[in-house]
Amino acid sequence: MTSYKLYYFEARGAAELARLIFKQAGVEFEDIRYSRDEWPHHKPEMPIGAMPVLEVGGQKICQSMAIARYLAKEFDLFGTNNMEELLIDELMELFAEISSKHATKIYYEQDETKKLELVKALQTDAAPVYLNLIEKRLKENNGGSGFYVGSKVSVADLLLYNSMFGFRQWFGKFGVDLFDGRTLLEDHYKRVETLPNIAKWVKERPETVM
Ligand SMILES: N[C@@H](CCC(=O)N[C@@H](CS)C(=O)NCC(=O)O)C(=O)O
Repeated sequence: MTSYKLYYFEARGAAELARLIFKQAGVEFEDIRYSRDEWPHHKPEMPIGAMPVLEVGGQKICQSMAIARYLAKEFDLFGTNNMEELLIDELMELFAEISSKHATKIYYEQDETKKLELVKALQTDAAPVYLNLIEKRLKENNGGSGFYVGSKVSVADLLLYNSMFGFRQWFGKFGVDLFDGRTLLEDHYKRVETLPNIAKWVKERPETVM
């Protein structure tokens, strides 16, 4: 049987999507979490000195989205045809873009006033553009009453759920909810949250700020 090790910090962060995939699939993995103090010692052991890293078949692989795609394909959570896979890829790239263009800037901004301005700007300008499209996609599949693509859960659903959870926790501190009033996304969130394996994991996983 293949054995998996997932290396990351004591956080959900960029590793949580992989964890959710393992949990939804019911596949065992070693959830290795390094503290900030331990990290400098382990950094040289990682392919590019960053995490998350997945160790599979004795090989260490980096890049969170590549890891998520690989695991989703291994565990039948990556759609059932090329068009579904395209829509999943589109969603993954949308969130990668939100992260690289917006979230990273907000994260590294040290000035709290400027940080709040960036969060508000994201809320009013950029987020609606992304979220309008995501809601449209959801609606195009069975009126938005089911999963993101096709008729069964995929990595897209886990990504959407995980992103809503993370942004709500993070921006809640600023009184900002990017998803306010988006009932389709809200209902979808509840559907994923109540998947038995996901509900169990969310209840038992370590509580972290990110
Ligand atoms: N594009 C990479 C980003 C990897 C990355 O920057 N990881 C951060 C944590 S989210 C890290 O390891 N930082 C510590 C360091 O670079 O020393 C991915 O998605 O996996």
